[in-house]
Amino acid sequence: MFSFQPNTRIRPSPFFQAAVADGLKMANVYNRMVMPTSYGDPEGEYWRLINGVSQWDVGVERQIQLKGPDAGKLAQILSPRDLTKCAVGQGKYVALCNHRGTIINDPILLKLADDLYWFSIADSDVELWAGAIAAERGLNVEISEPDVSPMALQGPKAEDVVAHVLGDWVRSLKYFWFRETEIEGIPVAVQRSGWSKQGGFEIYLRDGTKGTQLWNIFKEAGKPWDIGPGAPATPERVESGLVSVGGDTDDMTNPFEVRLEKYVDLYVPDDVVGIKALRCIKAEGVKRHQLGVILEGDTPAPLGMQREEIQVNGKSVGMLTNCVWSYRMKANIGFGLVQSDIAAGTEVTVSRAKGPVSARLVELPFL
Ligand code: THG
Repeated sequence: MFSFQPNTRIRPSPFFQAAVADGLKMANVYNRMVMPTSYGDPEGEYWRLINGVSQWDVGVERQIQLKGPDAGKLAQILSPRDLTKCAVGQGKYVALCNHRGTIINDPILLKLADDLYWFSIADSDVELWAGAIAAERGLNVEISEPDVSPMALQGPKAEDVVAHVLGDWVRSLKYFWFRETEIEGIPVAVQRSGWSKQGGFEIYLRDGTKGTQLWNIFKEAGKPWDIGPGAPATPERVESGLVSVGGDTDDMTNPFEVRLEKYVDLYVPDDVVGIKALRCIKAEGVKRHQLGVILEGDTPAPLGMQREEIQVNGKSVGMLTNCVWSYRMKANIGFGLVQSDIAAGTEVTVSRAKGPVSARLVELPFL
């Protein structure tokens, strides 16, 4: 039995009660909200994501809404990615950077109308950031957090479940595109997205009083496909090479270092926050890069609270930013953020709490 003392600082999502009813056993804090992480069977939850369909309370992916005549202008000022071709109904993955070119968040941007955008954010206070920049630039735009909470259906059978609830049109939704609709009168936006590489959808609930109802609609509809509750699965996202900003990045990490270069357009206008720094970083040469690390050993040995040093010939060359047991590779794997001159194929040593462990650097993704 999991219990949580609600308070005004750490908010549960509208799906929290349903998650608890479904046997939630572990949770974390993300965006100052409760993020469910496990229902007591991490390996079973992993294989359900790989082979079936998993239902996630990801209400911690808060939405920051930009509304008004300058909404599009502000979205572009905050995003070092060309948004001029972003259509209404389309989403884009963006690496928000500060003025030094350091990544501070990596949201999905949803364009709902020419004057209405949502940043679906990772774990940092984008509302404060967006509000400050809008005011400093004198923009005519209102920034708020709307009543919107994502729930994810992930896995190879997610499409069948979502099509069963909403109709076959969802099968032709392109990656990150979305449509606004209703499910039994509940207002939602439905997007092909989610923090796994197993395919799936996110249902953005637009009425926080209907969380349990929406959760149970999908729980019922998914029974023929053996749906079950789950959460963003660290083994899967590491195998798949998805970056966790704040976990795999530090206060110096730029997008080039963590394989996000394809989401940066250096030609965007000079008023885009961080773009001048990003051009300099690129011109001077990127000093670190992110590689996969495969550690020796045949028992799970996750990373604790600290990142661990990666060494070559006794010299530090970077850090291990996560480590998890891969059920498919049958090894402990993680991401290394290492000097650019240390290439894939290099044999390294990871300085771990219980002593040094041999490891090999490889290109990402692992799978
Ligand atoms: N869904 C929604 N909001 C979110 C997340 C999400 N906000 C926080 C967090 N996740 C943002 N981070 C990511 C990171 C990676 C991806 C999505 C959100 C992702 N990346 C693919 C990749 O890297 O291969 C594809 C990117 C692309 O091709 O454009 O999917 O999950 N609502």
